[in-house]
Amino acid sequence: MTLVRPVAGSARDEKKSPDRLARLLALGRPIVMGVLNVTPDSFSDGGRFLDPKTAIDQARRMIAEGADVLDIGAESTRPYGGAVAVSIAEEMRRLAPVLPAVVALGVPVSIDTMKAEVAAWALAAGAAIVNDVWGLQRDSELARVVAQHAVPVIIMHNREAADPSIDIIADICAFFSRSLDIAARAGIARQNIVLDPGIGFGKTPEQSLTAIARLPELKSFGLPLLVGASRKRFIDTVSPAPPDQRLGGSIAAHLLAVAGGAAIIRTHDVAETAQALRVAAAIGSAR
Ligand code: HH2
Repeated sequence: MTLVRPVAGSARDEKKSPDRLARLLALGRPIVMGVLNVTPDSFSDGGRFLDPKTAIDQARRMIAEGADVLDIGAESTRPYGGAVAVSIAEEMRRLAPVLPAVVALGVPVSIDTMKAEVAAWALAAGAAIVNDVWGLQRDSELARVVAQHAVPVIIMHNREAADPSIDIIADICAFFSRSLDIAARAGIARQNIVLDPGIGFGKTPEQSLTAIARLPELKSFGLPLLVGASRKRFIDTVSPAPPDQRLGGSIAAHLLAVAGGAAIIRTHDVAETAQALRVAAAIGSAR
């Protein structure tokens, strides 16, 4: 397995390489992105990794379990409401003792932030990917930062509130078109863009199911797709369980997402997800 792992000294060039994302995706199997929440209030693991040492240990564990990329967030995106705004200073204070140490572990690090200033700081500290849960539509400076650093960006669909009356796929497509316009105007290379339907964000549970079921329709953009169904609430509506007991539902959703065209899976449970993806792939190629 040839993983793109920037080494000390070449990290800067590696970050600027326009084919960085392509090389990661060219592994020929789904990419596993492990979630690291350095927050007190994330919906499924808030407070567990706020202590820097615990966070770095968790990063190490996820890499050993097969994570290809780590996604570090220091502000809960609160997919289910009740957002507590976190200042730029606080977000960076949480990241400072963790992000550079995780970068040093060698796998590409994605910064999960909607703030341009935090993204710029994280990229300077060695992050290689920007993950924006508002698809470049919240902070108008973010697209400029991404373009300047020539790094991949994850454009995720989001809405202020769910509307059960809309065709969610049409809404996602319209949102992506707006984000892609913003990206193009900022000078972000198309090969550096990943699209994500944003499971659980501004969607009813049924619309989250639909977003996975109709994922193949999003392939029309010709860009890699990321799906993050891990522990999300739609699972609970199908099979009631608290967030830390939604692994079965998360894996089911992720296997179907890959079958529908997802190239990257964002998960809290790396070992189990990587195993499920490997077995599914082996069955898929068995004769
Ligand atoms: N989901 C969450 C956060 N960031 N980014 C992308 N691209 N896609 C997702 O589905 C996604 C995301 C929510 O999960 P988590 O990070 O565990 O929760 P919180 O935002 O409460 O920290």
